[in-house]
Amino acid sequence: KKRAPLVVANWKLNGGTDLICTSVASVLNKSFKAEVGIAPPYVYISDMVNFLRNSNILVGSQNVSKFASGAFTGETSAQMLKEVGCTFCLIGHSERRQMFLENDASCHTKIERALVNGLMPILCVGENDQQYELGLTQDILYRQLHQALPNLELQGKRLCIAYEPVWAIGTGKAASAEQVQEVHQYIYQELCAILGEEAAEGVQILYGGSVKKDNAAELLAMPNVDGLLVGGASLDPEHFAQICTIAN
Ligand code: G2H
Repeated sequence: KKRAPLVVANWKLNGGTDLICTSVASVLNKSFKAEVGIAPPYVYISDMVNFLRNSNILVGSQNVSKFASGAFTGETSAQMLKEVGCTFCLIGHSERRQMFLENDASCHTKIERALVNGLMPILCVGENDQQYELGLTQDILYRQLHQALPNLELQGKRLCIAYEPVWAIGTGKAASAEQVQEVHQYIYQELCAILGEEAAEGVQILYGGSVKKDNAAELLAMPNVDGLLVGGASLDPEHFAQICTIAN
């Protein structure tokens, strides 16, 4: 593996000032070999950036607008996120696809916006329970990757993919390390087809879905698992810090 693993906390619609303080305290006094990022709700980003300004912990957002500016009530642009200190943004998380009409086309636009504004996009992909049961994992990933990633200007930019099987999200039922490896290898193969081998080499592929300190090591031991996206377990600051320590 060429880079240190990337471990990202996705707080979803959770947390507040208290969690910011305890999380910051538990990551600040440790040094991790892994690259660590935290994506709190938008309103806490500035505080988080401020608390972490003397550390190398990254702060990011859970979403970004597909629009640059204008009459789009409730939206937050990539430029704004960059301005307040974000370095990455999640795009196309399954919860946004399921509940907020996110689709492959909007993901593509958001990735472009993020890249142009100097944010590293983390595109989330993955099949749902039914698709998994029907053996459609590769078909779904093929569609999600081939529609969201063509024609990107990646020269000198960073891009990540997070594979999150929907049946493993927040269920406590994580995919096995071998299952994850097989899917990540397929994702890498398709990244080569879409972006070319050289660009694909630089894309880190994270796994998300019921990651805990108990399964982090075996997942990261897989050759194509370059990092982790952690939801529920990241809301317990000590637990999250332990996962970051395991990832080295
Ligand atoms: C998947 C993951 C983080 P959890 O959504 O993005 O959440 O770890 O709670 O399954």
